[in-house]
Amino acid sequence: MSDKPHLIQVGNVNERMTARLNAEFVVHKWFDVQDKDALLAEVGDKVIAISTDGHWGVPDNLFERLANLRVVSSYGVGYDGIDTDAAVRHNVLVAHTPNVLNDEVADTAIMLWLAVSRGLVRADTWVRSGAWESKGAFELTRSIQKRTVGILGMGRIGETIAKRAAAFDAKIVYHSRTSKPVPYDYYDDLTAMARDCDVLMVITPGGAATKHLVNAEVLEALGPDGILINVARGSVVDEAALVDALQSGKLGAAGLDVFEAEPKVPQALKDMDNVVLLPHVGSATIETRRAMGDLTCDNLSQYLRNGTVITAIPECAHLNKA
Ligand code: NAP
Ligand code: 8YV
Repeated sequence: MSDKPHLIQVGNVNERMTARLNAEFVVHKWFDVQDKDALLAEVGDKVIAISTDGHWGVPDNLFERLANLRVVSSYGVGYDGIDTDAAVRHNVLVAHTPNVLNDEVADTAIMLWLAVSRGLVRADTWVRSGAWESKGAFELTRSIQKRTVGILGMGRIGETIAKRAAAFDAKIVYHSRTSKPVPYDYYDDLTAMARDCDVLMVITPGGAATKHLVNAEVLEALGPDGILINVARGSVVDEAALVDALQSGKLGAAGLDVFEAEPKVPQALKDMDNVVLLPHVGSATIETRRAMGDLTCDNLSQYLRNGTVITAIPECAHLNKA
């Protein structure tokens, strides 16, 4: 019988993570377990850790059902899928993977902005469909030079997006609940900022506090030539209002990596050619996912060594003590 501590693995992990988790823990793949009650009755009191991701969080009341759970390590920076009140109530330290994905997600935001403004997907279709030969030159598109770019959420990724947008001679402005020590104009009112913007980049956390922050009023303020880019969470944008604004021409165009009920995407969005849609791939490169996986495992390894993690979520900072 192994004397290693037990870990419940929620969701899939890459091979590199599998090797590391198996070296340090007895791993139970939660979604492969047929009789979950039987597993918990047999080894539940030995489980001290969960590895998960931003999508699955901590499911099935596991905070309540695992008496000796001490640490949750999540693969991703957003943790809106994890009940942080329950974690704190049960003295469980939660770790996530900030910073290692800033560049990738910022690149994705800029890629969407370019793709939307320059009609990348439609232009590609123009070539492949033979329209270039049969109908001639593709339509003129809109430049991304010298635009006013509003960033909703001037955090780690928001600041990284701002640096990239500056390379296109953008005027950068931002909104968050508090102003930050950055060289950009702060708006305490999101609608007022949207009114002054050509592009609104959404990069706040998800969850109740930001639900439908981007509503019909904000979209209308952005206007018929305005572009919405969402690489945050689908919940931050009122999707029904977005569809309505795009259909009615109150909003110009959108680039979306995230959706309210992903992987389900409203047919109305799929039918529009003024939107570019991505399947939540903001951080999804081999290099960045490897870095995220390494940090997910490093957090667990450090916990085994001294009872702390490298990157605790702020809500659990008080638990991150040796
Ligand atoms: P961060 O450093 O914590 O920044 C979050 C920013 O949002 C802060 O400026 C914060 O400022 C602001 N904010 C929070 N609540 C707000 C509210 N109610 N109203 C207005 N602003 C608010 O987080 P990050 O590392 O940049 O990551 C941001 C989010 O991006 C993640 O939580 C995740 O959901 C998303 N994400 C998506 C992908 C993807 O694949 N598409 C990948 C990575 C991350 P204040 O606290 O002052 O308001
Ligand atoms: C990941 C993300 O796709 O980090 C986040 O918050 O949304 C993405 O990087 C996701 O967490 C993987 O589960």
